[in-house]
Amino acid sequence: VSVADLRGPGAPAAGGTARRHVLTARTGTVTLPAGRPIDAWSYEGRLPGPAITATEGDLIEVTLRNADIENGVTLHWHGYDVPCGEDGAPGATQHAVRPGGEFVYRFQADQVGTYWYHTHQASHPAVRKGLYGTLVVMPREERPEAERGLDLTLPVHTFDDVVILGDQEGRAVHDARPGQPVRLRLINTDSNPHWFALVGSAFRVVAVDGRDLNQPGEVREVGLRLPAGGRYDLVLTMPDANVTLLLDHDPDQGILLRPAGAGGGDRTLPDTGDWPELDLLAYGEPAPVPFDGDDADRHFTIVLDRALAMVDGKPAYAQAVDGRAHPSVPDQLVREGDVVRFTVVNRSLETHPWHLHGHPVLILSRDGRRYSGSPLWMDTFDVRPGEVWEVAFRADNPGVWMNHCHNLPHQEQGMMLRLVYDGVTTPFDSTSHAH
Ligand SMILES: [Cu+2]
Repeated sequence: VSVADLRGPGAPAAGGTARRHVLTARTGTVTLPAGRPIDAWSYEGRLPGPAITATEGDLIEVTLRNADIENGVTLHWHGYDVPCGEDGAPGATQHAVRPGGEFVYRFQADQVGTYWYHTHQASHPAVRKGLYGTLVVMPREERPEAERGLDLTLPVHTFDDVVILGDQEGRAVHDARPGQPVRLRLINTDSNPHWFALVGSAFRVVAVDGRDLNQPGEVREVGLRLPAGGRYDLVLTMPDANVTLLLDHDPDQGILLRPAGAGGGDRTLPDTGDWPELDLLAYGEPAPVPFDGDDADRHFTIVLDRALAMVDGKPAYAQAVDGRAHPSVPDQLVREGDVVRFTVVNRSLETHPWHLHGHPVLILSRDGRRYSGSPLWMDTFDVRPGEVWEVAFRADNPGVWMNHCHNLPHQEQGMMLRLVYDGVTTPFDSTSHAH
């Protein structure tokens, strides 16, 4: 089977609708709502790109066009387990779309939750310059608007000297009725972790990387460290006083939720830098999982470190996997149906947000300590210096999949390899993954 033939369906599921978009990638100045100009690469001249939303069972069809991004562009659906030919990985699942070219992506919206999209071609610096947007899929069962409450999708992104949350720099203000449910969908589109803290209300982390947690408990005065590429969905009930979401402990960044009708005098914000970090490996309640990660069919150890290795045909002090740099890291070979286990060892002094395409992984343990909370499925997990993570997944989505560090400069410097299913081939030359 060729990945070129592993494509999405042409029609939505029964009762669903087709959601069609055209995204044209281009260079050019984009002006933020408060008036600041950004020298950007963007989809449709917007930062972030157009929000893609759907209801479970819909068909998402996106026509990507490239106006003038010289190195080419793609669309990768981060965390969405699309058929491999829709994954947008140049050199593995397609050729990058060159200026004047086009590629049509189609997939069914069968995962509910918070995701995002970005180019995967020369993704450093192309994502940093603005080629990203959000993808949110709602459950099919319709709830009345009042019951849904306020639902905000908040990607954080850093341009050279400006940080935006949603589409604004600084601190945005939103009104909410006391008693109204509020959902905050936090998305880290940068290459380094961000900290979030919520002041003025208890809350629950109801989903991580788009997947619901089992019985997440109410917490307050905890710090949330969101890995590069990762997503947390927070839910709270609006109190009758201000609630502030702080970004990176900075009182001038984040959002202010104001009780509707109230004047909303600003309270003095505490120093949230001292708050303990919420440990997701011990959060929520255990539940059965669909396979035994200790009884895996394949087991790969992935050692991350700096090393002298060839990058783009030149010797470099690379970001290496097992002492080698992409494309010289050997492929990981699996069979459909395998339970696959990764041991990810970080021997370096930097954090590596590990991201496997096409499959969420179940976290088994970190530094030998097994998870004790809700089953935790992630598509991007931060392996900090010195840490060892054990994760597992079911190989149930045939293809040729990129498996890499989502600190995009690290990826560019070699920290990437491929997971290849037995019997699947790619006609797309990996040397086309040009920088
Ligand atoms: Cu890294």
